[in-house]
Amino acid sequence: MNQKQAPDQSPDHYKDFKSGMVAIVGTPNAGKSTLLNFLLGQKISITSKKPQTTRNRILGVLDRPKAQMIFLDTPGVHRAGKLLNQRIVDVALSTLADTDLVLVMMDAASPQTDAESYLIEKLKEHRTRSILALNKIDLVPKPTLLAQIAQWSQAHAFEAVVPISALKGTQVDVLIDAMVRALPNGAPLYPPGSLTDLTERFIAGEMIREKVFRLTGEEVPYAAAVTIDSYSEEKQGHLVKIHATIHLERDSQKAIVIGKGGRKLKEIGEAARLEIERMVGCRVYLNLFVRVQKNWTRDEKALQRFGY
Ligand SMILES: Nc1nc2c(ncn2[C@@H]2O[C@H](COP(=O)(O)OP(=O)(O)OP(=O)(O)O)[C@@H](O)[C@H]2O)c(=O)[nH]1
Ligand SMILES: [Mg+2]
Repeated sequence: MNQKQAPDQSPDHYKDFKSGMVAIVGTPNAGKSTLLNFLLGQKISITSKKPQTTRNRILGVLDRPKAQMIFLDTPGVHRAGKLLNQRIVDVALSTLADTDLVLVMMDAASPQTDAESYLIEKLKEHRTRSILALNKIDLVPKPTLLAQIAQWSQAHAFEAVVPISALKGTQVDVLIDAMVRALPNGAPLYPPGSLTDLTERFIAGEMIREKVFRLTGEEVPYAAAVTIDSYSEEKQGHLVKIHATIHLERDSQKAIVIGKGGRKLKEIGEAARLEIERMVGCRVYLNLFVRVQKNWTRDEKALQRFGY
Protein backbone atom coordinates (compact mmCIF):
# COMPACT_ATOMS: atom_id res chain seq x y z
CA MET A 1 0.00 0.00 0.00
CA ASN A 2 1.49 3.38 -0.84
CA GLN A 3 1.15 6.44 1.35
CA LYS A 4 -1.17 8.29 -1.02
CA GLN A 5 -3.92 5.68 -0.67
CA ALA A 6 -3.64 5.43 3.10
CA PRO A 7 -5.99 8.30 4.10
CA ASP A 8 -8.80 6.93 1.90
CA GLN A 9 -8.73 3.62 3.66
CA SER A 10 -8.57 4.86 7.23
CA PRO A 11 -11.70 4.05 9.27
CA ASP A 12 -12.35 7.77 9.79
CA HIS A 13 -12.40 8.70 6.13
CA TYR A 14 -16.12 8.00 5.65
CA LYS A 15 -17.08 9.03 9.20
CA ASP A 16 -19.52 11.72 8.07
CA PHE A 17 -20.40 10.04 4.80
CA LYS A 18 -23.98 8.87 4.13
CA SER A 19 -24.81 6.04 1.81
CA GLY A 20 -27.67 3.69 1.09
CA MET A 21 -30.32 2.25 -1.20
CA VAL A 22 -33.38 4.40 -1.93
CA ALA A 23 -36.38 2.68 -3.54
CA ILE A 24 -38.53 5.04 -5.60
CA VAL A 25 -41.98 3.53 -5.19
CA GLY A 26 -45.29 5.10 -6.12
CA THR A 27 -48.52 5.13 -7.99
CA PRO A 28 -48.46 4.48 -11.75
CA ASN A 29 -47.55 7.57 -13.80
CA ALA A 30 -46.48 9.59 -10.70
CA GLY A 31 -43.19 10.62 -12.35
CA LYS A 32 -40.77 8.17 -10.69
CA SER A 33 -38.68 7.57 -13.80
CA THR A 34 -38.72 11.25 -14.70
CA LEU A 35 -37.31 12.01 -11.24
CA LEU A 36 -34.58 9.37 -11.52
CA ASN A 37 -33.46 10.77 -14.88
CA PHE A 38 -33.46 14.31 -13.46
CA LEU A 39 -31.41 13.23 -10.42
CA LEU A 40 -28.82 11.51 -12.61
CA GLY A 41 -28.83 14.20 -15.31
CA GLN A 42 -29.08 11.41 -17.83
CA LYS A 43 -31.85 9.25 -19.25
CA ILE A 44 -31.59 5.65 -18.10
CA SER A 45 -35.26 4.99 -17.35
CA ILE A 46 -38.00 5.30 -19.96
CA THR A 47 -41.06 7.51 -19.41
CA SER A 48 -44.44 8.10 -21.02
CA LYS A 49 -47.84 9.68 -20.42
CA LYS A 50 -49.34 6.23 -20.04
CA PRO A 51 -49.31 4.40 -16.70
CA GLN A 52 -47.27 1.21 -16.19
CA THR A 53 -44.37 2.23 -18.42
CA THR A 54 -41.62 0.87 -16.14
CA ARG A 55 -41.57 -2.91 -15.76
CA ASN A 56 -38.15 -3.66 -14.25
CA ARG A 57 -36.10 -2.42 -11.34
CA ILE A 58 -33.87 0.35 -12.70
CA LEU A 59 -30.77 1.17 -10.64
CA GLY A 60 -29.11 4.60 -10.72
CA VAL A 61 -26.25 5.92 -8.59
CA LEU A 62 -26.07 9.56 -7.47
CA ASP A 63 -22.80 10.82 -5.98
CA ARG A 64 -22.72 13.88 -3.74
CA PRO A 65 -19.66 15.29 -1.95
CA LYS A 66 -20.73 13.68 1.35
CA ALA A 67 -23.19 11.01 0.23
CA GLN A 68 -23.96 8.28 -2.26
CA MET A 69 -27.54 7.33 -3.02
CA ILE A 70 -28.37 4.18 -4.95
CA PHE A 71 -31.84 4.67 -6.41
CA LEU A 72 -34.12 1.87 -7.52
CA ASP A 73 -36.79 3.09 -9.90
CA THR A 74 -39.71 0.66 -9.79
CA PRO A 75 -43.01 0.01 -11.59
CA GLY A 76 -46.14 1.81 -10.37
CA VAL A 77 -48.01 0.08 -7.57
CA HIS A 78 -51.68 -0.74 -8.07
CA ARG A 79 -54.02 -3.67 -7.47
CA ALA A 80 -52.98 -5.79 -10.42
CA GLY A 81 -55.10 -8.26 -12.36
CA LYS A 82 -53.28 -10.22 -15.01
CA LEU A 83 -50.03 -12.10 -14.56
CA LEU A 84 -47.71 -9.57 -16.24
CA ASN A 85 -49.10 -6.78 -14.05
CA GLN A 86 -48.86 -8.82 -10.86
CA ARG A 87 -45.28 -9.62 -11.76
CA ILE A 88 -44.30 -6.00 -12.32
CA VAL A 89 -46.08 -4.76 -9.18
CA ASP A 90 -44.14 -7.43 -7.24
CA VAL A 91 -40.91 -5.90 -8.57
CA ALA A 92 -41.87 -2.67 -6.80
CA LEU A 93 -43.17 -4.20 -3.59
CA SER A 94 -40.14 -6.44 -3.14
CA THR A 95 -37.90 -3.35 -2.85
CA LEU A 96 -39.84 -2.11 0.20
CA ALA A 97 -38.22 -4.63 2.51
CA ASP A 98 -34.52 -4.36 1.82
CA THR A 99 -33.71 -0.74 1.18
CA ASP A 100 -32.54 1.94 3.60
CA LEU A 101 -35.18 4.41 2.54
CA VAL A 102 -38.37 4.42 0.51
CA LEU A 103 -39.10 7.51 -1.54
CA VAL A 104 -42.85 7.36 -2.06
CA MET A 105 -44.06 9.30 -5.09
CA MET A 106 -47.58 10.43 -5.76
CA ASP A 107 -49.08 12.46 -8.58
CA ALA A 108 -50.50 15.53 -6.83
CA ALA A 109 -52.19 16.59 -10.07
CA SER A 110 -54.32 13.47 -10.40
CA PRO A 111 -54.67 11.49 -7.19
CA GLN A 112 -56.05 8.02 -7.80
CA THR A 113 -57.17 7.32 -4.21
CA ASP A 114 -57.33 3.55 -4.58
CA ALA A 115 -53.72 3.16 -5.76
CA GLU A 116 -52.49 5.57 -3.07
CA SER A 117 -54.32 3.79 -0.26
CA TYR A 118 -53.01 0.44 -1.48
CA LEU A 119 -49.48 1.83 -1.51
CA ILE A 120 -49.75 3.20 2.04
CA GLU A 121 -51.19 -0.15 3.14
CA LYS A 122 -48.14 -1.94 1.68
CA LEU A 123 -45.77 0.63 3.18
CA LYS A 124 -47.14 -0.02 6.65
CA GLU A 125 -46.30 -3.73 6.32
CA HIS A 126 -42.62 -2.71 6.43
CA ARG A 127 -40.72 -0.61 8.93
CA THR A 128 -38.50 1.05 6.33
CA ARG A 129 -38.08 4.82 6.71
CA SER A 130 -39.98 6.73 4.08
CA ILE A 131 -40.23 10.18 2.54
CA LEU A 132 -43.16 11.36 0.45
CA ALA A 133 -42.64 13.37 -2.72
CA LEU A 134 -45.83 14.97 -4.01
CA ASN A 135 -45.02 15.46 -7.69
CA LYS A 136 -46.25 17.67 -10.54
CA ILE A 137 -46.73 20.78 -8.38
CA ASP A 138 -46.40 22.80 -11.58
CA LEU A 139 -49.98 21.62 -12.31
CA VAL A 140 -51.54 21.99 -8.86
CA PRO A 141 -53.08 25.05 -7.12
CA LYS A 142 -51.50 25.69 -3.72
CA PRO A 143 -54.60 25.08 -1.53
CA THR A 144 -55.07 21.63 -3.13
CA LEU A 145 -51.43 20.86 -2.47
CA LEU A 146 -51.60 21.96 1.17
CA ALA A 147 -54.65 19.76 1.70
CA GLN A 148 -52.77 16.77 0.28
CA ILE A 149 -49.71 17.43 2.45
CA ALA A 150 -51.96 17.46 5.52
CA GLN A 151 -53.80 14.33 4.42
CA TRP A 152 -50.72 12.19 3.78
CA SER A 153 -48.78 13.47 6.80
CA GLN A 154 -51.64 12.12 8.87
CA ALA A 155 -51.96 8.84 6.97
CA HIS A 156 -48.37 7.73 7.54
CA ALA A 157 -45.29 8.61 9.63
CA PHE A 158 -43.17 10.00 6.78
CA GLU A 159 -39.75 11.45 7.67
CA ALA A 160 -40.63 14.35 5.39
CA VAL A 161 -43.26 15.38 2.85
CA VAL A 162 -41.78 17.36 -0.03
CA PRO A 163 -43.77 18.88 -2.91
CA ILE A 164 -41.71 18.78 -6.12
CA SER A 165 -41.79 18.98 -9.88
CA ALA A 166 -39.62 16.20 -11.28
CA LEU A 167 -40.10 17.53 -14.79
CA LYS A 168 -38.90 21.06 -13.99
CA GLY A 169 -36.61 20.11 -11.11
CA THR A 170 -38.45 22.35 -8.65
CA GLN A 171 -37.52 21.58 -5.02
CA VAL A 172 -35.55 18.49 -6.01
CA ASP A 173 -32.57 19.87 -4.04
CA VAL A 174 -34.79 20.07 -0.94
CA LEU A 175 -35.79 16.45 -1.54
CA ILE A 176 -32.16 15.34 -1.93
CA ASP A 177 -31.26 17.01 1.41
CA ALA A 178 -34.16 15.25 3.13
CA MET A 179 -33.07 11.91 1.69
CA VAL A 180 -29.43 12.38 2.70
CA ARG A 181 -30.56 13.19 6.26
CA ALA A 182 -32.57 9.97 6.42
CA LEU A 183 -29.74 7.72 5.18
CA PRO A 184 -27.39 5.78 7.47
CA ASN A 185 -23.71 6.64 7.82
CA GLY A 186 -21.42 4.50 5.74
CA ALA A 187 -18.93 4.27 2.90
CA PRO A 188 -20.13 4.32 -0.73
CA LEU A 189 -21.55 0.99 -1.89
CA TYR A 190 -20.62 1.55 -5.56
CA PRO A 191 -17.42 3.03 -7.01
CA PRO A 192 -18.04 6.79 -7.44
CA GLY A 193 -19.29 7.63 -10.95
CA SER A 194 -20.99 4.27 -11.46
CA LEU A 195 -24.29 5.73 -12.79
CA THR A 196 -26.05 2.36 -13.30
CA ASP A 197 -25.67 -1.42 -13.40
CA LEU A 198 -27.73 -1.65 -16.58
CA THR A 199 -26.12 -2.48 -19.90
CA GLU A 200 -26.52 -0.21 -22.93
CA ARG A 201 -28.03 -3.26 -24.61
CA PHE A 202 -30.83 -3.40 -22.01
CA ILE A 203 -31.47 0.37 -22.13
CA ALA A 204 -31.60 0.22 -25.94
CA GLY A 205 -34.38 -2.38 -25.68
CA GLU A 206 -36.21 -0.12 -23.25
CA MET A 207 -35.86 2.86 -25.56
CA ILE A 208 -37.52 0.87 -28.34
CA ARG A 209 -40.30 -0.11 -25.93
CA GLU A 210 -40.69 3.56 -24.97
CA LYS A 211 -41.34 4.52 -28.58
CA VAL A 212 -43.98 1.79 -28.86
CA PHE A 213 -45.53 3.21 -25.67
CA ARG A 214 -45.49 6.75 -26.99
CA LEU A 215 -46.37 6.18 -30.63
CA THR A 216 -49.15 3.59 -30.42
CA GLY A 217 -52.45 3.68 -28.57
CA GLU A 218 -55.03 1.63 -26.71
CA GLU A 219 -53.84 -1.79 -25.57
CA VAL A 220 -50.86 -2.07 -27.92
CA PRO A 221 -48.15 -0.73 -25.50
CA TYR A 222 -49.33 -3.18 -22.85
CA ALA A 223 -49.12 -6.08 -25.28
CA ALA A 224 -45.55 -5.24 -26.33
CA ALA A 225 -42.22 -6.63 -25.18
CA VAL A 226 -38.85 -6.00 -26.82
CA THR A 227 -35.91 -8.37 -27.05
CA ILE A 228 -32.47 -7.49 -28.38
CA ASP A 229 -31.46 -10.35 -30.67
CA SER A 230 -27.97 -9.05 -31.41
CA TYR A 231 -25.92 -6.03 -30.36
CA SER A 232 -22.47 -5.44 -31.74
CA GLU A 233 -19.94 -2.63 -31.91
CA GLU A 234 -18.36 -2.25 -35.31
CA LYS A 235 -15.92 0.03 -37.16
CA GLN A 236 -13.69 0.46 -34.09
CA GLY A 237 -16.59 1.62 -31.96
CA HIS A 238 -17.96 4.11 -34.51
CA LEU A 239 -21.10 2.09 -35.21
CA VAL A 240 -23.46 -0.01 -33.09
CA LYS A 241 -25.51 -2.61 -34.96
CA ILE A 242 -28.72 -3.78 -33.30
CA HIS A 243 -31.29 -6.38 -34.30
CA ALA A 244 -34.36 -6.29 -32.08
CA THR A 245 -37.82 -7.84 -32.01
CA ILE A 246 -41.08 -6.28 -30.84
CA HIS A 247 -43.32 -9.08 -29.55
CA LEU A 248 -47.09 -8.59 -29.52
CA GLU A 249 -50.05 -10.71 -28.50
CA ARG A 250 -52.23 -10.56 -31.61
CA ASP A 251 -52.06 -10.13 -35.38
CA SER A 252 -54.22 -6.99 -35.13
CA GLN A 253 -51.61 -5.39 -32.82
CA LYS A 254 -48.82 -6.38 -35.18
CA ALA A 255 -50.69 -4.64 -38.01
CA ILE A 256 -50.95 -1.45 -35.91
CA VAL A 257 -47.23 -1.45 -35.00
CA ILE A 258 -46.23 -1.96 -38.63
CA GLY A 259 -48.77 0.56 -39.96
CA LYS A 260 -49.77 1.41 -43.52
CA GLY A 261 -46.86 0.64 -45.81
CA GLY A 262 -44.64 0.06 -42.74
CA ARG A 263 -44.86 3.72 -41.76
CA LYS A 264 -45.48 3.27 -38.03
CA LEU A 265 -42.62 0.82 -37.62
CA LYS A 266 -40.33 3.21 -39.45
CA GLU A 267 -41.37 6.03 -37.13
CA ILE A 268 -40.76 3.87 -34.05
CA GLY A 269 -37.40 2.71 -35.39
CA GLU A 270 -36.19 6.22 -36.23
CA ALA A 271 -37.21 7.70 -32.89
CA ALA A 272 -35.57 4.82 -31.02
CA ARG A 273 -32.41 5.02 -33.12
CA LEU A 274 -31.94 8.74 -32.36
CA GLU A 275 -32.38 8.11 -28.65
CA ILE A 276 -29.94 5.18 -28.66
CA GLU A 277 -27.41 7.23 -30.64
CA ARG A 278 -27.56 9.92 -27.93
CA MET A 279 -26.81 7.28 -25.32
CA VAL A 280 -23.95 5.46 -27.06
CA GLY A 281 -22.47 8.55 -28.68
CA CYS A 282 -22.02 7.08 -32.15
CA ARG A 283 -24.02 6.03 -35.20
CA VAL A 284 -26.55 3.23 -34.73
CA TYR A 285 -27.95 0.80 -37.26
CA LEU A 286 -31.27 -0.48 -35.92
CA ASN A 287 -33.20 -3.32 -37.52
CA LEU A 288 -36.64 -4.03 -36.04
CA PHE A 289 -38.71 -7.19 -36.44
CA VAL A 290 -42.30 -7.61 -35.28
CA ARG A 291 -43.74 -10.95 -34.26
CA VAL A 292 -46.80 -12.34 -32.53
CA GLN A 293 -46.68 -14.58 -29.50
CA LYS A 294 -50.27 -15.32 -28.55
CA ASN A 295 -51.19 -14.26 -24.98
CA TRP A 296 -47.60 -13.87 -23.80
CA THR A 297 -48.68 -11.50 -20.99
CA ARG A 298 -50.43 -14.45 -19.32
CA ASP A 299 -47.77 -17.05 -20.04
CA GLU A 300 -45.20 -17.76 -17.34
CA LYS A 301 -42.54 -19.06 -19.75
CA ALA A 302 -42.87 -16.13 -22.13
CA LEU A 303 -42.69 -13.64 -19.26
CA GLN A 304 -39.41 -15.20 -18.21
CA ARG A 305 -38.04 -15.14 -21.71
CA PHE A 306 -38.87 -11.44 -22.03
CA GLY A 307 -37.19 -10.62 -18.71
CA TYR A 308 -40.22 -10.24 -16.39
N1 LIG B 1 -46.33 18.43 -15.54
C1 LIG B 1 -45.52 17.51 -15.02
N2 LIG B 1 -45.45 16.30 -15.61
C2 LIG B 1 -44.62 15.38 -15.09
C3 LIG B 1 -43.84 15.64 -13.93
N3 LIG B 1 -43.13 14.53 -13.64
C4 LIG B 1 -43.45 13.62 -14.59
N4 LIG B 1 -44.35 14.13 -15.46
C5 LIG B 1 -44.96 13.45 -16.62
O1 LIG B 1 -45.75 12.39 -16.14
C6 LIG B 1 -45.72 11.29 -17.05
C7 LIG B 1 -45.31 10.03 -16.32
O2 LIG B 1 -43.95 10.12 -15.96
P1 LIG B 1 -43.09 8.82 -15.67
O3 LIG B 1 -41.78 9.29 -15.15
O4 LIG B 1 -43.09 7.89 -16.82
O5 LIG B 1 -43.95 8.18 -14.48
P2 LIG B 1 -43.68 6.84 -13.66
O6 LIG B 1 -44.08 7.10 -12.25
O7 LIG B 1 -42.29 6.37 -13.87
O8 LIG B 1 -44.73 5.87 -14.33
P3 LIG B 1 -44.77 4.25 -14.36
O9 LIG B 1 -43.41 3.74 -14.69
O10 LIG B 1 -45.75 3.98 -15.45
O11 LIG B 1 -45.28 3.84 -13.02
C8 LIG B 1 -44.77 11.69 -18.16
O12 LIG B 1 -45.54 12.18 -19.24
C9 LIG B 1 -43.95 12.79 -17.53
O13 LIG B 1 -43.43 13.74 -18.45
C10 LIG B 1 -43.95 16.94 -13.32
O14 LIG B 1 -43.32 17.27 -12.32
N5 LIG B 1 -44.81 17.81 -13.91
MG1 LIG C 1 -41.58 4.63 -14.59
